[in-house]
Amino acid sequence: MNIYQYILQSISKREKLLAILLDPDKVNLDEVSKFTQKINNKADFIFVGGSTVSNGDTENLVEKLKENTKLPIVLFPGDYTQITNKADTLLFLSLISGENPEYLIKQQLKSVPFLEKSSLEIISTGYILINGGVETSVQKVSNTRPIDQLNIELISRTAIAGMYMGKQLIYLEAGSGATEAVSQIIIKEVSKNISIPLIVGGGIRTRKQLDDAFNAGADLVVIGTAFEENNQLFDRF
Ligand code: 1GP
Repeated sequence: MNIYQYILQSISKREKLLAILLDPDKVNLDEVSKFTQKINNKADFIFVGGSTVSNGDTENLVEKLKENTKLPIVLFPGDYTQITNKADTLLFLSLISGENPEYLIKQQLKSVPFLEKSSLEIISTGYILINGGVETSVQKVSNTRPIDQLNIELISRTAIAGMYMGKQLIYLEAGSGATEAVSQIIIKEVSKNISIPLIVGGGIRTRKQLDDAFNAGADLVVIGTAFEENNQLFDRF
């Protein structure tokens, strides 16, 4: 079964999913075996990606992860150079909340010669950047403006437009290190209006925030910074 089918199946069984996001720029390869033990029984996927990653670092991290975990490795790349065949799946992102052609279509074009020859599962993902209370790296790097959390109408329309464009997933992103995670009202509204899986990430640090996102309608939640800062996070969860 591929990852997308697994997500759909989990939704039909009313099971919620958790992904841990690892940024190849920040992970110490010598610590991988230690912290994967913490993730193995808690998360469903490991996402790998970052806004700015040096060449080769993603592949090295994915290789190391593969030696230490059976969890599926999903690429969540900040740009096309982070794509590697060593992973299982690629979130083929298009930043549909922004008006920067580089992240709407140009990065995607650059990835095609590689993807034509790769065996990665590709999941078309509408990526929507929402104001997380601070200027996040994704905002800086993509040079796009996040949508205000109060503009629920625009967020919802953007998600619906993404679905109509044929995206297989919608990803509501408050940005890594956000001080304000995507609100429950937004998650509720978007999940009510789309019939494709919904991912939520950015600024989620506690069990309560995780449950709130799930209860509001997120199918899959992504946690990065909170785990990076404290590998024992799940001991308390
Ligand atoms: C994934 O960017 C997020 O969508 C991760 O955000 O690092 O704040 O958990 P955090």
